[in-house]
Amino acid sequence: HPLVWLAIFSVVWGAVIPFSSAKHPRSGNPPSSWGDIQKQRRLSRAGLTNDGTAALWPLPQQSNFKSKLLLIEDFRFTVKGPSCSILDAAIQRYYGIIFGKDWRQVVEKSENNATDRRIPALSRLYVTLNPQNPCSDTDYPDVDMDEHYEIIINDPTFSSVLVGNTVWGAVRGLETFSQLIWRLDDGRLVINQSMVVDWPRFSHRGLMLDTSRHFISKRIILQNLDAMAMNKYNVFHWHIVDDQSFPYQSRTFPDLSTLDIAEVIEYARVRGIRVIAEFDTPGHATSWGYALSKLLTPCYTNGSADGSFGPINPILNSTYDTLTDFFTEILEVFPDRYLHLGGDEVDFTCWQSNPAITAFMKKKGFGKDYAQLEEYYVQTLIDLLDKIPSTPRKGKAKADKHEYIVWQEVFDNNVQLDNDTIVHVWKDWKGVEWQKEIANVTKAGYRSILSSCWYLNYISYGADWTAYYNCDPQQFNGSAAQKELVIGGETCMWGEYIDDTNVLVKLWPRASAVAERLWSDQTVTDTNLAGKRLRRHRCLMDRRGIPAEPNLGPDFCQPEYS
Ligand code: CP6
Repeated sequence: HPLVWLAIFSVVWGAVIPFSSAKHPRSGNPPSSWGDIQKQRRLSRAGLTNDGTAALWPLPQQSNFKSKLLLIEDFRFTVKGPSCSILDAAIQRYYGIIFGKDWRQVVEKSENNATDRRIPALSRLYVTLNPQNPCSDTDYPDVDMDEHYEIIINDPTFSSVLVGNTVWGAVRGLETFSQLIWRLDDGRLVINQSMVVDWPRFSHRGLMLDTSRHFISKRIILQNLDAMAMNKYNVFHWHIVDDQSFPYQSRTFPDLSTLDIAEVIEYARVRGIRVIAEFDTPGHATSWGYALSKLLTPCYTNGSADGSFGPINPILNSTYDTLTDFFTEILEVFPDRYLHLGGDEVDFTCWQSNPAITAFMKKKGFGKDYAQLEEYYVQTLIDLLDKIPSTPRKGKAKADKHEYIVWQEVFDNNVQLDNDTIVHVWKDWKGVEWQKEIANVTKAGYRSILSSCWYLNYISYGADWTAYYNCDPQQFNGSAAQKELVIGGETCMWGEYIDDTNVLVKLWPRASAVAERLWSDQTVTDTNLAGKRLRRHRCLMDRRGIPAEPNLGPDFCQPEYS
């Protein structure tokens, strides 16, 4: 059984790292001194082969390479034990990723080739799931998913395996396996004998994309999901609507966009990526008012309504009826257990100008404290959402109850939140340092995700990735229990200055720095070593069709990665 092999080889592996004399065209000289061997070990542990031919990103928890190579030849993945469509489809995807779009031809042709036998071939990789966690075609990734996997690439090759603790682990492992493969100067694909044991440090590794300020086409959203899978991100936070536009079209009207959304969710699902929708209210909601004329607060100037509108009107019953209808549909369309409720940057000036709101404030005893009115709105929204039953569905994504993520202002304004609510920390300037905020949030017992250091919409001259890389969400003053409550973070790409022409270029490889911070061990902080891997990873993304920018300064991609 593969798990038994794994156990045996893990033990043997720890003891020796033999360096083969098998020469290949781009290898350096074989190690001649103990110093050389130590250097190679360091590089190996840093996720680089001794000559930098393969580089893993994000860095696995444990990895080791020998310089001994295997040819990828007459190659097949073979699933041992139960499979499902998610795993089968992932394997087909990775044939394409490894061998290019003509992979069928490549795989078939290689069978008839009489090849140079000086390098042994890896012709099978057994893929196995932990028998205790079989997968089903309808599984959804969720907040508790187990992404642990292990890879052994060995000679004799029958002992080469990829073991996923769940199908999501297997999907992550397939990505790592694809990154282990590189090309000799004569064009042949090779892999170092190697071992990887890997799992994520944080369970919530998100990327937020704002599709409201500019139109982003489905093609780019899907391509971005591919880039996310290459970086082991597992949450697509879709800031789908905002003041400027409402590109979610209700399915009570027959149209295409709901189908498009279903396609995005499915594309993400099979890559182990959750889609969490954000419908931001009561602020940032101007676009809702174009169709729902009574939903927003009318603003007043000199005692009369001036025709402009503010946040959602929190004092009318009709507001909450509309929201009940709307969110009933949303909770059906988006299968993830979590929904992002927004709640950021509510501008109180319109509420202050409106006499009906003033009267309501008086009646409720809120005085002049508009944060209390916001609290009232969010509380009423959560109460109505809690009453909407979760849609039973085949997969496991929908638990009995839906849960919420909110921007930090909702916590700051003292809204009574369910224990399972996640508070999304995004502010960071003098007086509101994120470290203080996340300490307060976790002290109150809430789980938290961090975005403050990862606003990738900010641009500056030079290699800014190191600042993203050096930000650690658990580096704040707090107890071990508080740090446990930090479940990860999200890269944010706000939409004011991006559209199809530049969103991928601005995200990648800068978002890769965040991906490694959220996946790899806390002690992985050496930006020199990381830079070496990130250069190669950037080239790999380019080669796979992601327009990742040369964010690391002057360099070039090896021919096989160009
Ligand atoms: N839109 C919404 C935004 C921002 C936020 N919410 C934002 C704030 C500051 C910066 C960038 C974006 N554009 N709905 C804050 C969460 Cl620098």
